[in-house]
This record gives sequence, structure tokens and C-alpha cells, in this order.
Amino acid sequence: MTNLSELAAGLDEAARTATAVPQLTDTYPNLSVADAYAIQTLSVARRWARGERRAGYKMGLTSRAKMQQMGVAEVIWGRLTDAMRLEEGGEMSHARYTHPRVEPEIAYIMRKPLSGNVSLAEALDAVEAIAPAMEIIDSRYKNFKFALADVIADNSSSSGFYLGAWANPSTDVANLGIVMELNGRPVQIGSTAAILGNPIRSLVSAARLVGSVGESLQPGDIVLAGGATAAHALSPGDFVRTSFQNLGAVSFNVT
Ligand code: OOG
Ligand code: MG
Repeated sequence: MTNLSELAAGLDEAARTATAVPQLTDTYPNLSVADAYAIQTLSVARRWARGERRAGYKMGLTSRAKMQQMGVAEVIWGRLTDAMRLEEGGEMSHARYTHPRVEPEIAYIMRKPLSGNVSLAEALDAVEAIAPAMEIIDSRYKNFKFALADVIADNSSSSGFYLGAWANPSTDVANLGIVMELNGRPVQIGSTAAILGNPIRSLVSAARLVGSVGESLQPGDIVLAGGATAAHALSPGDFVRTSFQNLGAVSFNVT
């Protein structure tokens, strides 16, 4: 098989130039999940080499809505860099992405390291604060279509994120209503409970999954728990606002 670094470079370049590429599994139908994570690591290493800094991790496909929308039924994870962070209330430039979509999420920021098999209580104890969030996902594959190994290799479609105001880590986020509006029209209505029954379970999974490749959530890391509803496609001129029960709202404009 072509070497993994070449595949990683191809995906990194696709992201950098906002150009869609064919799925890796079209050419390598047996690409393993382990190789896919290795490609992800190599591809994100190119971002580190360009000066991007670690911002944390994202979890993906942690809700049934997302699994059904994407046709992949396994929890996945990816890396966040500081360059992916967008300013809440600000603008995102559609031209920098291939076919961006937005989804409502819950974000954690860590105060303690967390890795391996941990309990819900241990996970919660490692949290500094919780925030309402939106993630911009942008698959580098044509037509936003992929198999499990493809999306993992593509850093789980990570491309941007918005964070709202940080709330106390003791805030109960197990079942909070969410309304995502596009240009004032509700397009997704849901609950944080859609995220594995309670978003804290996503943090437990994050600790286990990054631990399985020898990494750890670190103090200061942001962890996105995964979309609570299906994602929505964005177009230039859109105004997106998502309100979260008890946590406030997050908004941005697409230019
Ligand atoms: C994969 C990433 C999934 C989530 O929150 O479920 C994800 C995708 O849908 O492109 O970010
Ligand atoms: Mg997401």
C-alpha cells in the first residue's frame, strides 16, 4: 500500500486548499481503523509543523442523529488545533472550506489530565468548565461521503469550533434543550441527552480512546462531546444561532 504519510499529506493538502478528494477506501477498501488513526496523526503533524498548536480533541458520532446522518455507527475522535477556534459572534469565511456544516455541541475544558478507563465521577472531577458550542465540520471527501476509516483518517472532519460562555463544571448538562436557528428559522431541535445519554459519557470515551493510543487529555484541552443533532449545511450569508437551555446562546455569520 502507498505509504501512510502520502495519504496523510493528501488529506492535509485537501483541507489546506479546500479541495474535495476521493475516499481512501475507494482505493484501499480494507484500510484498517488503526491505519486510519495513524494517517490522522501524520496529517495533523503537518499542522503542528506549520505552527498550529494543540487545542484538544473532538468526539464524533456520539449521537444517533449523527450516526444516522453519516451512515457510520461508531464513536470516533479527532484533534483540535488553535487555528480551528473561531470567534463567537464573529464571521466564518465559507471560501476557506469545501462544504461546511454546523452542529450543536457541548464543550469541556480540562483542569486535570485524564486518560484510560475512568469513571463518570473521575471525568467530571477533571473538568474545569463546560460551555455551549458549535462545531464546523468539513469532510475533505467528495459529496461529504465516507466510510469509518476514511473519516478517521480525515481527522474526523474537524475544521472549526465556536465556544459560548464557560459555566461551572457542576452545571447539570445531562438533558438540556437545544434550538439551532439558521437565519431565524429553527433547523434543529434537540437535547444534550442525545450525546450518549449524557455528554459526560463522551468525555469518559475520549479518555479511553486517546488513552488507547498513548495520549492523554491535558489541563487546558478543550473536548467537544459530539453533535447532539444532525449537522446543517452552511451557505454564504447565513446567520447561525444556537440556544442551549441554562447555558446561553452561541452565534456566528457566514461570509
Ligand atoms: C464526522 C464527524 C462527526 C460529530 O459531532 O458527530 C462529528 C462527520 O459527520 O463528518 O463531528
Ligand atoms: Mg461534531
